[in-house]
Amino acid sequence: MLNTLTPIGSALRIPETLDEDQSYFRADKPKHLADAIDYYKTHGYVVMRGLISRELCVKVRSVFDASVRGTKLPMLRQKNMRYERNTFDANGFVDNPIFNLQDIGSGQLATFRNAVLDVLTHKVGALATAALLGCDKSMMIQSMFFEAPAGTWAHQDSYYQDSASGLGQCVAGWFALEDIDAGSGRLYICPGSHRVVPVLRNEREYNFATGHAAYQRAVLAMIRLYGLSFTAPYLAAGDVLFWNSLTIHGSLPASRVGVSRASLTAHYLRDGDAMLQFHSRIRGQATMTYNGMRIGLLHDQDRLFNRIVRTVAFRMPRPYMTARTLALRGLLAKQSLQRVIAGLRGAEMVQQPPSVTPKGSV
Ligand SMILES: O=C(O)CCC(=O)C(=O)O
Repeated sequence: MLNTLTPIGSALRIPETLDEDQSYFRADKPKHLADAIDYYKTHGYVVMRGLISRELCVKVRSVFDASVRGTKLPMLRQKNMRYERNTFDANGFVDNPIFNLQDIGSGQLATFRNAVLDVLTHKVGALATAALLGCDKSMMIQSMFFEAPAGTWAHQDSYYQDSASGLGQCVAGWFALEDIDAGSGRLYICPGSHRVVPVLRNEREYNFATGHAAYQRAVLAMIRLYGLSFTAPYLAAGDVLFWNSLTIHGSLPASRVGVSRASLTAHYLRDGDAMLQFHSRIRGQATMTYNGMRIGLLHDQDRLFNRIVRTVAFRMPRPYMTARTLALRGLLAKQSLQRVIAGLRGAEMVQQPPSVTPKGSV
């Protein structure tokens, strides 16, 4: 066990090996699926072991090494929503995680995109996400690639995106592409948080445009208030940790040098559902189909318009980010105003239909 501290300063023991952790559930044992669903409902997360073959994990990493590591192409990043080239930490690992790999397009990095989608739309995974969502078929709406430790702040995914048909009806998966070292910044979960903690809404003092830091502090305060515990499961290459969009989670900072955490994450809805973004708007998405699964696109680089946006955003990051922040503030202010008006009219806030953003807008 590796002894470390959680983001609220409590002690955390991280399993170094499979023997030191719970066995959880095997993806290749169909009868485990029903037990895995029960576990997920109770704890807000579940680990399915051996869901992806080691060969497929190796393939994604080797295609990454061959075509993405050295590319000069700017890509959208999870940390700051900017178009950036790869940057590297002191150990040589890419430390600006790539956002929405499905948008990479059919150009020079298509082999990487396809290898990633082979993992994220894998038929056993598709079965698992559909079962966790209680439907026949799931669709993927968002994805990311991580290599260096990220130290992602504690959050509920719902704050950023969730299901338009109801908060908590979105499931995410963290797909380990290598055996994840205990000191490489494991993903952690606060078990049961999806049932006990109220949704911290993306509005007022916690709105994404001006109150993101206050939101991050508020999540930690909630963890303390509700006395939540932490777990950071052992994940071998091919294991997948699924969690609910209301489950508080994040990732730890690195506590060892020279270790990476090559992984993919993806967020899924019921097929036919739509993405609710920032608790404010239904975000229209163009879609593609891969391995029989529908995949939502937001910044598809096969579209000329999106390539122009990428070039502008990369060459003029400040004006681009200012314009983006202003647009976001406008959107969130409009939604707040609508809620106030609805309140004055005595209507329930939750009955306000979120506005719909057309497909392909940025
Ligand atoms: O792995 C990480 O650092 C964070 C992943 C995460 O929070 C997410 O995909 O929602």
